[in-house]
Amino acid sequence: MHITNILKLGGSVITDKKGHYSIRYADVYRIAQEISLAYSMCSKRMLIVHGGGSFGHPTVAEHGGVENPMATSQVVYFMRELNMVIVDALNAYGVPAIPMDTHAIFYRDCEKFLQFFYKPLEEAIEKSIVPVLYGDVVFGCKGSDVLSGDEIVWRLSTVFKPCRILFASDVDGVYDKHPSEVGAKLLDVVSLRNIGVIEFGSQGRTDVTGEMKAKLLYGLRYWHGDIAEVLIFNGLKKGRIYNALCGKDVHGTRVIL
Ligand code: IP8
Repeated sequence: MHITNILKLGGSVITDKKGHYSIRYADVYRIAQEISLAYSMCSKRMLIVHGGGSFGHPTVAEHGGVENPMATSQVVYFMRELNMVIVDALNAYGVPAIPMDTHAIFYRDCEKFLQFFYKPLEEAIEKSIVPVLYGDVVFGCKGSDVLSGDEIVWRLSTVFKPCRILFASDVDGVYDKHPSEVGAKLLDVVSLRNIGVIEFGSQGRTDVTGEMKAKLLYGLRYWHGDIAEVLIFNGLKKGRIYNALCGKDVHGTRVIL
């Protein structure tokens, strides 16, 4: 199935990672407005995935993982709360978005392959509904684990073949070294085959599912011939999410194989 966009809203774009359970409401509403404009102008067939931010990561860290049943329950609880805020904001601006509980449709099999039941997503997209998935707990043959929104995005792309995979981050893209270091340069293009030579440092953040490098490593694992365009850009800068969704020029890093 072909769709226009898969958009990942990084946890640091929609929440304030310095606080616990703290939402960047002004950004969430601005982003919902941009997505709404893109929905009406150019992108009816899309999937949205968001990260855990200050809802998912501190909860996982507090419990030391998600193996414990109560940890699973708490992580799912807080991620659904965050998901509802995002879906509500989209609905408020007229986007027919629906929550799509990731833990209920994804499963990690015994070979560690990420299986998922994609029919409901397909049906929703056919109806121009926008499913909103999120980084979550994933049940699996070898126990429960945290599933990053980044892995969800790349895995979805193997089935939904989007024109664009878009990662809205809180930095402009991938830098040749830690962005806070003097002389750090934004890379216009990054080749997944060369990620070994980039000094990632922490690229600004730490969280339980990894950072910029992990995002790219998933790309290497899931890359397939139908991937047309992958862009990492700053979702905190006004207008960039709309421009990216509509295929306009956006300052950021293009990812190629
Ligand atoms: O922020 C992680 O998703 P990510 C989700 O996309 C949880 O890596 C539950 C921490």
